[in-house]
Amino acid sequence: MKRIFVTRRLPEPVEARFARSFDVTMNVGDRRLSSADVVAACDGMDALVINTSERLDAAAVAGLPPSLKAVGTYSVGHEHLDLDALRARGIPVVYTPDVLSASVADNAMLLMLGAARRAREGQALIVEGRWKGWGPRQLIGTEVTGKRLGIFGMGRIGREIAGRARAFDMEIGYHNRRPLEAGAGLYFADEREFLSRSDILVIAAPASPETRYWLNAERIVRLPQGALVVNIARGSLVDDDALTAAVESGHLAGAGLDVFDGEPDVHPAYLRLERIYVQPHIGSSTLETRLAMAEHVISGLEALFAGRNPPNRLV
Ligand code: 8YV
Repeated sequence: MKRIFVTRRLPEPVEARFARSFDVTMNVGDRRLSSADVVAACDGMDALVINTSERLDAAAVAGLPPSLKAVGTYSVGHEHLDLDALRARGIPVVYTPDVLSASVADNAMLLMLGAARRAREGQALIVEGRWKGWGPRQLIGTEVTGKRLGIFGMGRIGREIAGRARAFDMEIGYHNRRPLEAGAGLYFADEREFLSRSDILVIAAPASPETRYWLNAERIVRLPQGALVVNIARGSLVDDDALTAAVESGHLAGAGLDVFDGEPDVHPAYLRLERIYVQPHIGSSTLETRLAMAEHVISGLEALFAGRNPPNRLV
């Protein structure tokens, strides 16, 4: 059996699944590993299974032992890996596209509805024992039905979100580098036009140097008064100061966020702004998806070890 090091504890059935195919060494205590820790743990391993909570930059890739023949990232995002350095070292990488799109899209709807219907405030009212009973002025929210949804980054996950939003009779618009096939939604090449018609903006684009702090004050001001912002991608796409200021000023009615810049630290305003519905990066956290992600990584690594080219190969 090939030897693999897995950087994080996975749900029990997922760990059991890995153990059926590989000789697994776990990060037993599940403590946060530095790049140097990851490199050291790869000693004598045939493959590394990494998560987005650990980084492999060029220096770390240079330090990987000669035994290491492949990397599988238990994620669709890959900004934590220096792919060029891995390519240069001839270490192939597999990842987990598609299998988590439905779960992440479900979570996008949760965040959208949570922000629109002020779920954080309602939850707090009850669990803190402050609810005085029904009233017609209580927690007036925003309707999502019939609204104009703007998807920034219409990829696999964006399409799943659009499918769900259609059931809410939402008008789907998107901004991408290129238009997709007819029927995907209204394509906006012009970013300003896209923003000005997005009653609800969903950020679903990958993190990259180009998308860093994409949602800044200049772009937020283009959104209609009372708009909602949802981020299921990466925290680095949002300028937290600008977003929280826009919620405080009332320009935005609220936001729903699953991801944060500098996780697990969050901007202090997210601790107090009740119109911002937050979740701790749980987009793909369902057992079904976690198992499917494992199958993707396992089949990818097995194919690489057998000298084949798996469809989920990144590098
Ligand atoms: C994962 C994610 O749960 O796959 C991704 O890119 O952001 C998450 O859905 C997590 O990153 C696992 O490594």
